[in-house]
Amino acid sequence: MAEIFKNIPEIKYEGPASKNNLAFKFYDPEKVVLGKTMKEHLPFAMAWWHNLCAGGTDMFGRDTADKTFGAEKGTMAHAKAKVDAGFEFMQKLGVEYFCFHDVDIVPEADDINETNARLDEISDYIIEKMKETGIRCLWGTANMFSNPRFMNGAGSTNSADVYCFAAAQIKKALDLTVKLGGKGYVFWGGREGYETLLNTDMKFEQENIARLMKMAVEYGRKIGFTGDFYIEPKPKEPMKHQYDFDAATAIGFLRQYGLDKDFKMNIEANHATLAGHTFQHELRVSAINGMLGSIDANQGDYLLGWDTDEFPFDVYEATMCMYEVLKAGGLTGGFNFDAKNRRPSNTHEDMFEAYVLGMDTFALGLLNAAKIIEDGRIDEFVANKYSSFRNTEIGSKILSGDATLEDLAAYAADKKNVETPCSGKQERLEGIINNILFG
Ligand code: XLS
Ligand code: NI
Ligand code: NI
Repeated sequence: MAEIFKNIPEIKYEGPASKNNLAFKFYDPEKVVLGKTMKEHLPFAMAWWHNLCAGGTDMFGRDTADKTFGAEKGTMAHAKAKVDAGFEFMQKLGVEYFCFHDVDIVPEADDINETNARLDEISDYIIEKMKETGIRCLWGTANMFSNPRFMNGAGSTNSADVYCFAAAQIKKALDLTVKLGGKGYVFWGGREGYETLLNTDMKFEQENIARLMKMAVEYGRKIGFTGDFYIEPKPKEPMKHQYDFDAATAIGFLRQYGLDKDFKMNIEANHATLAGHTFQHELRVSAINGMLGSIDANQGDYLLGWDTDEFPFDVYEATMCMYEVLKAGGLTGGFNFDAKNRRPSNTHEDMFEAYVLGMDTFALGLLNAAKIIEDGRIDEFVANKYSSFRNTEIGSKILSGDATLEDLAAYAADKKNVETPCSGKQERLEGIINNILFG
């Protein structure tokens, strides 16, 4: 196999003092943090679509980056060249997982049977590479948003025929995920939503999405898929309003339709901020509901209102992310770089530098989060803040569920007045974080 990224060496850890662009400054895979290696804490994954397919096209201009990897675009030879490039890329970086949509790995044909035959062929080829390298599949998914047939939705479409095509794609993508040993299967509903309620039966659409997910779970379990199904919440884009708006909404939906035992969340940082939340908020909501599954590791731009899918660079955000992940006991999934180079960063070297940035940012996040936990001041403050419920008779009575509204009202009447509760100390706590990070 001819080397594709000829000028790029294997990326190694050189430490914070290194000035080498193609070396890790913080990601030291074998370094032990809180009892586990960095590599174990941070199962990184490459997103096939952004890294191997997207060349920078936007609505104002065509590709700036060459992702042909020496083959003719849109051919099976190109599909194979992408596999070669992808595995060389992951190996050189020490990235151990990948994520894919069906149509990322082969060019879609006019006839779905032909597309499926191509998927069989390419997945055989991918398996060979997986065996050679030990690289694994984190999750698979079906692209049910690009093809024009999905313009009115996939699970939420008005057309029963289109619904069957969505089902057929999910079935095949599940077959592939199982064949490749994927840990998870993602539903991201980019077209599952509406532009205007004037033409939309929201209840009908949501019930149909649930039916499709139920069928997917039944089929997946039947063919031996033991991993998690994930919903990846996103409030908007491409639709004006998407049904999987945020984690709380998606979790409510799953519970309503009895899907909560099979599904978890795949939380993407940029989707969180589009929903008006912090990344940490979405992780916390998922974690406290027992549904923190996997992460799409990227970052948005606070000045722009769309999904910019930038490589993560914000160390504070990565720190609070890793704080949530550590407190939740880790992820069953991993950290998928659902991120793309900026359009002017158009060289192959830029692809590698972006991953070095992302991996180093999360390594810093991990190191910082471990320090916050070891320091203990934040956790101690939060525990103390609620101590009146644990250390007093009335508090314990409330927590035990034995108290009635009348009991509490009688207690208040007896006390006559109440002091303001303890200070929230936000500024002190923010200072503690700075002190831990930079002290
Ligand atoms: C798009 C989503 C998408 C999913 C997979 O905004 O992030 O890339 O991760 O379909
Ligand atoms: Ni996204
Ligand atoms: Ni994503």
